[in-house]
Amino acid sequence: MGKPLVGIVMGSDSDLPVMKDAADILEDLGIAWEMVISSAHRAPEKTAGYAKDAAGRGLKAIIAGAGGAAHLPGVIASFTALPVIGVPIRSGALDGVDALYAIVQMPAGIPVATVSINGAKNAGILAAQIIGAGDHSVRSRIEKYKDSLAAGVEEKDARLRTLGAEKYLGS
Ligand code: RP5
Repeated sequence: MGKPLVGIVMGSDSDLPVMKDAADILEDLGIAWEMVISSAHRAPEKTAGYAKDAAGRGLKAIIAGAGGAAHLPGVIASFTALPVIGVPIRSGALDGVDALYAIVQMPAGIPVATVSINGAKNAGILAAQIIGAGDHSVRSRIEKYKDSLAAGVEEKDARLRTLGAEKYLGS
């Protein structure tokens, strides 16, 4: 699919089942991506190097997912001028709220666009929308995707009207 435009970074392989959703939707939208495991705490130098090199290698956005004390997206954002989208991963005792707060509460000057807990699919769509702002063909693929969402709602609505609630739920 050509040179990756989106970097998908995660703190551990245990984040992969969630972060794969970002890759899948980017694939559907025809945008090339790369995946990396790095860690703000366990591999800080690797993380810094990846973030510093990302723009020069042609990436347009970075999606970073981490759980717990989730500093990965913020640390990446501190080393690059690319837009960074953070995915709080549900893990451990606090069910992802720890990661959500860690990612969303960035200090002024270093933004991270934070999606919902385990919201890697939306992170992929948002990365595509960032690229689509300057690329008509990507933007039109996103418009088609949104049309398909609206069509899905229409289909369900028509089915509900035809069947009624009882039969809809039983079908
Ligand atoms: C974070 O700690 C990772 O992003 C992961 O969500 C969490 C647990 O990591 P593992 O102990 O599974 O490697 O840094």
